[in-house]
Amino acid sequence: MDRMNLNGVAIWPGFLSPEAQAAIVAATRAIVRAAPLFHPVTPRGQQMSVRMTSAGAVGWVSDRKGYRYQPHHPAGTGWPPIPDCVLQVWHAVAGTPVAPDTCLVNFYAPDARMGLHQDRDEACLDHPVVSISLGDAGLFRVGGPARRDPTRSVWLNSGDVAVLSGSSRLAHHGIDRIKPGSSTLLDQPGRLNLTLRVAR
Ligand code: MD3
Ligand code: FE
Repeated sequence: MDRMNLNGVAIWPGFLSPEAQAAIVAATRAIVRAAPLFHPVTPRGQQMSVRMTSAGAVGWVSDRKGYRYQPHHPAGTGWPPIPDCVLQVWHAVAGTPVAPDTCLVNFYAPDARMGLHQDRDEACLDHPVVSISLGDAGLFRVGGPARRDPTRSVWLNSGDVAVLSGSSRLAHHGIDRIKPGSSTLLDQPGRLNLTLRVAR
């Protein structure tokens, strides 16, 4: 299928071949070995259902002190580098010569979700965000810059790539649910999402 547009979000269904998806899963396993997945806690003390980790010079963390990018994992170790096969996806679709300095890895078990939110922890919001979906499908919802703006939903499937730029960069978005059993890519049920960003 050709590029779709959902409230200004560009989505390429099936952008990644099965071989490219397998290579990114293997590279993500190496990231998770170096920087284990953890459940972030919101500033209000709620544990998020999604487990996360990062690669790159900085990584996204959340705890009682707030949301931020920092140069080390909560355990105190540095983040591993962003794998080349993941950087290649950015350079193919981001439309900017600037390289990302962080790759957030989100793992959704079948019962995990992510509430509607904006991404605004990055220092400059002019850069795009590139999102890679792997494993079980996730029901993605996107609205507008105001929380009450109407939303539209689409299933993001394994191998889909989305680019958030321009007016969509401040759109509210979230993942309502996962469809377990919709992919055999991972060796467990669930969904993996990688987002590449310029955070600093
Ligand atoms: C629209 N992740 O990590 S990726 C996140 O599938 C996040 O794990 C979701 O939202 C996931 O912050 C959605 C698609 C996405 C990412 C960033 C966006 C959509 C976006 C930024 C602005 C607008
Ligand atoms: Fe987000």
